[in-house]
Amino acid sequence: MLRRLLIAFCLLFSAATAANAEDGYDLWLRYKPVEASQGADYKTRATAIVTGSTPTLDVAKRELQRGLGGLLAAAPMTSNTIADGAIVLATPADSRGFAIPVGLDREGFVIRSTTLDGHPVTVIAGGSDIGVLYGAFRYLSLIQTQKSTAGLDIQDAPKLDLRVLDHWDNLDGHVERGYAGTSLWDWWRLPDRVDARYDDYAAANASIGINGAVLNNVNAKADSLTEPYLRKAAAIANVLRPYGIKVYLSARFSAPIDLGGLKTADPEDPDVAAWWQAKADEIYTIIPDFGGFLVKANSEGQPGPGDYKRTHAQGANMLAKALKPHGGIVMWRAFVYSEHDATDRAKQAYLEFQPTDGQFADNVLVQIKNGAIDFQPREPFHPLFGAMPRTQQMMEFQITKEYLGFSTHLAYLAPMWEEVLQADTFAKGKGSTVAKVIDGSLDGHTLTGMAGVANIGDDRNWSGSDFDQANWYAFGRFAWNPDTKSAEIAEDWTRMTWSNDPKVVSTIVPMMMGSREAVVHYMTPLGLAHLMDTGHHYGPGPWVSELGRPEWNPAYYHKADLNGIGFDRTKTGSNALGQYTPQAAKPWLEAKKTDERFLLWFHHVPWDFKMKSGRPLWDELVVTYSQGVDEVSAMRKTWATLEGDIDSERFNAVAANLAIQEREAQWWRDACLTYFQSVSKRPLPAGYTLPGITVEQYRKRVFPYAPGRG
Ligand code: GCW
Repeated sequence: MLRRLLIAFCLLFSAATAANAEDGYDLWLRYKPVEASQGADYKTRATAIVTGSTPTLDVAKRELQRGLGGLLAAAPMTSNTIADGAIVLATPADSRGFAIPVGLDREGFVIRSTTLDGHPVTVIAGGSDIGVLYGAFRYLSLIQTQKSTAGLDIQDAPKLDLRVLDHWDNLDGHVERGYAGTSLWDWWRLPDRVDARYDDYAAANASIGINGAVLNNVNAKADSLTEPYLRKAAAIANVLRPYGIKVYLSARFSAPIDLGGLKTADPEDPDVAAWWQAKADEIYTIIPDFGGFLVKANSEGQPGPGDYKRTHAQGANMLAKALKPHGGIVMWRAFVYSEHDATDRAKQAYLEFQPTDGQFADNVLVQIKNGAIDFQPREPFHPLFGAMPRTQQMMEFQITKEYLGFSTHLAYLAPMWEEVLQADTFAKGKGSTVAKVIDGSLDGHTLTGMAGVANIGDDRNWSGSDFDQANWYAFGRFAWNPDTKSAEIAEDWTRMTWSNDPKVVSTIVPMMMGSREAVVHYMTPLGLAHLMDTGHHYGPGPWVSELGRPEWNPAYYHKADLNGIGFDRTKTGSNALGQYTPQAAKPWLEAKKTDERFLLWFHHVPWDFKMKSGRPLWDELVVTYSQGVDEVSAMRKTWATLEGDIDSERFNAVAANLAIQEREAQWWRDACLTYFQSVSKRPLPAGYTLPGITVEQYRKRVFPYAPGRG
């Protein structure tokens, strides 16, 4: 709503463009006027919108009017008659004489420049009205990125079925690992008060093809499943529905005990199954198109089937059976590890899940994080991908930057996701990429999906920073097509979010593309992982080694001592490498041959291990940490060159964040090197210094109010 008012306001005063205050609320849907010359050209192909009416077509029509109204400074009228230059929205139910390709996916679309009733028109046809909505957003993005809308012949459809945001939002408004304010969901005042912002949330998601939202944290309270809360969720579902977005809930496995008063939540107990069946039936009377459940079971203290010596498959299938008659699905997470298991944490999920391949019901997907530990700045792909050919596996990425500098560090995550999606599992020979595992093509699965842990809160700019919006956007693009290129996404997003000015585009895109690697360099270079301070995960804590659960200590992951550093995951160590196919594991088997970006993930090597640069490892570590800081300084300088080219409010916000990032990158480098030097006892290479702060002094820095705590 507010966005619409704002746009109308901007149109009125369109003389002022770059100088206009912008606060990031409009995301990549800013619809700023295109240059006059180009605008005239687009206008001839957008004279009127011809369409029928369903709630979703109404949204498509409204978005086109709003978008074109902003971009072309004049909104086309809606009409029932086809005339020259009309944009015709067609569905199988109302095709307006356009031959919709046979077999077009329900969510797919065609955008074609053609002739209808003797008039040159642009048809946006969908396999259903939701396909039309996606097509309408695609059409707008062409103008937003200054592509031609002449001679169009585009056909597209999502490659994955479930394209879902997981909100780790608690019922009290706190967002676990959230760095963008508090929850968008105003549980207290719902369902009576439905924030107008939910419409804008839905539009942004639909514009990138997201079609599902899990509303509550995977560390779930059973309360979400009570009737009052189901009614609140239903109010949100009502807003999201026309945008093609379904609502899902995280289900607490012990709910039959917590809510139903049963003595057990054993999935094989008939009373338990009956309780869930009744609950599912109730949910569907309240939310008729409810998507299903997301479950975190037997992980980090959450209840699960393991409490009754049952497998994950038994637990998942019991829930799946209750949802099945209603068309619901279960996303069952594979993020498990146990303090009582001395096995390398990186191995535990595979050990628990792989043997159950083929046992999951056909409306269950096993949701696997991209790496085997936990959303680190760099991890090799999770060995479960491709290792359960008879199980539907979906990807879980973390959009919120728990481990990459919260919302104050600039880190464009798409290159990281692309790295994982394009990694080759060799499960069925060369070319068995993770993307092919999750899009179902490798093993012939029909139900597919990708989840992203949302970075959205009630901050005015939604994501806590302007650049974090890019990660939300990129997630949608990958969920639509996991083979998309991160550089292409960065360019589209930059054009839509910042400007089409060639200087702006050619400055921002390379900055984004290098940003995640910079974070790796100043936080966890050369295959290191999980050096973040405990609990809040803010800042460095490589010295932490005293916590009860071994795998909660950074020292567990780096294993640095006088002799060397790194986690031996070869045969001489945990042999986590043995969980990959031999071809996938091969490049990582020998330290000398291992891609140095993964060296210390797989190998424990001496400090004087000779690196490809010729330097000993210790020196390389110092150089790489320092490089990370230099890269942030360079980003800061690069950003400064854009002053005056973009609106000052967002310019200043980014500049302020980059200053924080530079300071914290320096802290990361200094603290980690100070600690590692206290262990390695080696001198710094010539030309490098440390500030003289002791490990004890670093250790004393505490952050009781760091945001996003678990
Ligand atoms: O990354 C870790 C987080 C926890 C989170 C957990 C998970 C929701 O530190 O806050 O809990 O992963 O993915 O379940």
